[in-house]
Amino acid sequence: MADTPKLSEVEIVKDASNYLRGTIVESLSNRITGALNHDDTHLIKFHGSYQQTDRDLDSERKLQKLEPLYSFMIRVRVPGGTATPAQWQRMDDLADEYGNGTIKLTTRQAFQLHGVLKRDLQATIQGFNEALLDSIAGCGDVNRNVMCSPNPHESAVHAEVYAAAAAISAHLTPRTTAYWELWLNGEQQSTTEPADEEPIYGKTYLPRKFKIALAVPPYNDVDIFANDIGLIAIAEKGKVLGYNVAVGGGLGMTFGMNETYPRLADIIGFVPAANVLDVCEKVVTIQRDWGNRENRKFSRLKYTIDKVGLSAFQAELHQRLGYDLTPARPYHFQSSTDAFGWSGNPKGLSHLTLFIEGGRIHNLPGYALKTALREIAAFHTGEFRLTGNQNLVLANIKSAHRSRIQALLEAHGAWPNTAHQTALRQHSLACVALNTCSQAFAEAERYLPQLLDKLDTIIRAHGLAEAGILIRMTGCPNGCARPYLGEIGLVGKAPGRYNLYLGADHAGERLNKLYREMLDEDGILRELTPILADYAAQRQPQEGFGDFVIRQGYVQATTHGLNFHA
Ligand code: SRM
Ligand code: SF4
Repeated sequence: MADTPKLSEVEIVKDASNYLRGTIVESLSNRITGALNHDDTHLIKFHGSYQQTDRDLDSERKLQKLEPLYSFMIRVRVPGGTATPAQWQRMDDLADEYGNGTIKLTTRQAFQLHGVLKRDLQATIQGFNEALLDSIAGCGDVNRNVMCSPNPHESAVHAEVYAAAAAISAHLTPRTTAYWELWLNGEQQSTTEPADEEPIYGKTYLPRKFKIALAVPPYNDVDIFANDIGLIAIAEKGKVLGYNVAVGGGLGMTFGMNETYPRLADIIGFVPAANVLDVCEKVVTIQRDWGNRENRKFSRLKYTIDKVGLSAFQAELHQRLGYDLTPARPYHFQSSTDAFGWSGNPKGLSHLTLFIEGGRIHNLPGYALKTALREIAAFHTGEFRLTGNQNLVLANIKSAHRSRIQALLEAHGAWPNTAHQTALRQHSLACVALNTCSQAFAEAERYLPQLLDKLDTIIRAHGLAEAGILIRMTGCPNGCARPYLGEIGLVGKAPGRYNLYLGADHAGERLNKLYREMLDEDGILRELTPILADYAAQRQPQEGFGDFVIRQGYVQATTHGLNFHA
C-alpha cells in the first residue's frame, strides 16, 4: 500500500482552525507575551498580518534575556491599487497611532503598516474597516491583492479592467466570518453574505499563496508574468474584448535547491471578458485539488503545472470550464515601468505620478512626503493609486487643484523629487528586508539608496543618466521586489553580500540569469562598471541594458524558469 503523504504543519493547522479562528482570541488576550500561540502565527496571515520581531534588537534583547520585541506587520488589500483620499488619511492616522509612523506601498499595490503591537491589532483593523478597507487575505494561502495597471491614460479601458480586478478580488475573498468576529466584534461591512463554508477554497484553503494581475498593453506595469494568473487585456475601439490568460508565474526560490526556480507564466489562450471570473475560479480550484500540500517549497501553481505538464493542465481547465480557451490574441508590451510627472486624459482631469523610493511614505529632513500627501488628501477629489512599482499616482486631479497640489509638494520638498535623479534610481525597486522581515539575509530597502548614490556616479560618468535600467534588490531569494525581472537583479545571500543577476528585458517578459555570486559593495561596483561602460559605448539605438548584456555574451538568455539555473 502506498504511504499516505505527510501533510505540512500549516495544512494541519488550517484543518483544525475552524475556518481560520484557531486560538487567536486566547493569543490576543494573553498579556504575558507580545507573541501569539505558535499555530496562530500561521492563521493570522490569512487575516493580513505577520508576527515579526525587530531584528536590529534581537541579539541585544537575547543578551538581556528579554523576549524578542514582537510586533505585527499588517497588509491592507487595495484591489487595483485604488484608494480614496479618506482611505489614505486613515492609513496615515493608523501608521502614527499604532504603527511605526510610516506607510509602505508594496510591490503588489497594497498598503503595509509595520510595528503594530499585539494589543493594538484589533483597533488597527477596526480603523481600516471604518474607512472601508480590510486586511483579510492580505497574506495566507488564498488569492492575494489583485493587481491591475494603474495607468490613468487609458481611462475607458482602464475602468473596465479595474472593474474586472475588483470583481475577481471579491469573488475570491474568503467567506469565513472569522475576520469579522475576531477583529470587528461580529460587525460586517462586506457586501457578500458571509458563511462558514468556503465554496471555492474548502476548509484547508489553497496549498500556498495565489496571485492574480491584469495588465493593459502596452504597459506591463504590474509584471503579470510573475503571477499565478496573469491577464492581458485585449481591447478594440476603447472596449475590452477579453483577456489572454497566462498561468504559472512565481518568483520565489531557495538558494542551493535548483529544483526551486523563478518562473514566468505561460500564455494558454484567450477568454472573453464575460468569462474571466470563471477562468480564474477554475484555475484556483485545480491548484486547490492538485497543488502540493506536503512540502511548501513546491506548493505554488508553477510547480503543479511543471509536474503534470502544461497541456494536461490546460485539458483539465477546459474540462472544468466546459469550454475551451481560444488562441491567444496579438498584444505588445513595451515596458514594465511607471511614467513620472504630470499627464492628462480627455476628461480634462490630470494625474501626477510620484517616484517613492522603496515605496516608503515617511518624513525625512527636507522631504516631508507624508505630511504633503496627508494635506493633499484633505481636499483632493480623485484617487490615490498605488502602482506595482511601489510608486504613487495622484489620479484625476481637478484642474482647480493642480497648482495647489504642486505647490504643496514643492513646499514640503516632495516634488519634483525626480529632477536630480538618474533614471536608474527611478527604475529601482527594493523589498522591505531588514529590520522587519524574518527571511532577510541582507539589507534591501535601507541599503539600495546608498548603493545607487555610488552607481549614479558611474552612470553619469558614462552619459547614462537617462537610461532607465531596471534595478531590483531583495534581501533574500523569495523575490518580493521581483529581482529576477530586473535588468540588474541583486539578491541578498549574507549580510552585505549579494548575488548579481543580469539580462531580464524591459517589459517583464524574460527572466535574468546569475552572473556573479556573493559580491560585497566593492564587488558589485567592480563588476558593473565595465559592463555599463561597454553599454554606453556599444549599445544600439533603443537597446535595453538587459538585451545588451545578452547580445554581448555576458549572460545567456533565460527562456523558461526551467533553464533559469542552467
Ligand atoms: Fe513577499 C514573504 C514582503 C511581494 C514572494 N514577503 C514575504 C514576507 C511576508 C516575509 C515572511 O514570509 O516572513 C515579507 C514581509 C516583509 C515585511 O517586513 O514587510 C514579504 N512581499 C513583500 C512586500 C511587502 C515587498 C515590498 O517591499 O513591497 C510585497 C507585498 C506584496 C503585497 O502587497 O501582497 C511582496 N512577495 C512579493 C512578490 C512580488 C509580487 O507578488 O509581484 C513576490 C514574488 C512573486 C511570487 O509570489 O512568487 C513575493 N514573499 C514572496 C515569497 C516567496 C514565495 C514562493 O513561492 O516561494 C515569500 C516567502 C513565502 O511565501 O514563504 C514572501
Ligand atoms: Fe523579506 Fe526576502 Fe521578501 Fe525581501 S525578498 S521582503 S527579504 S522575504
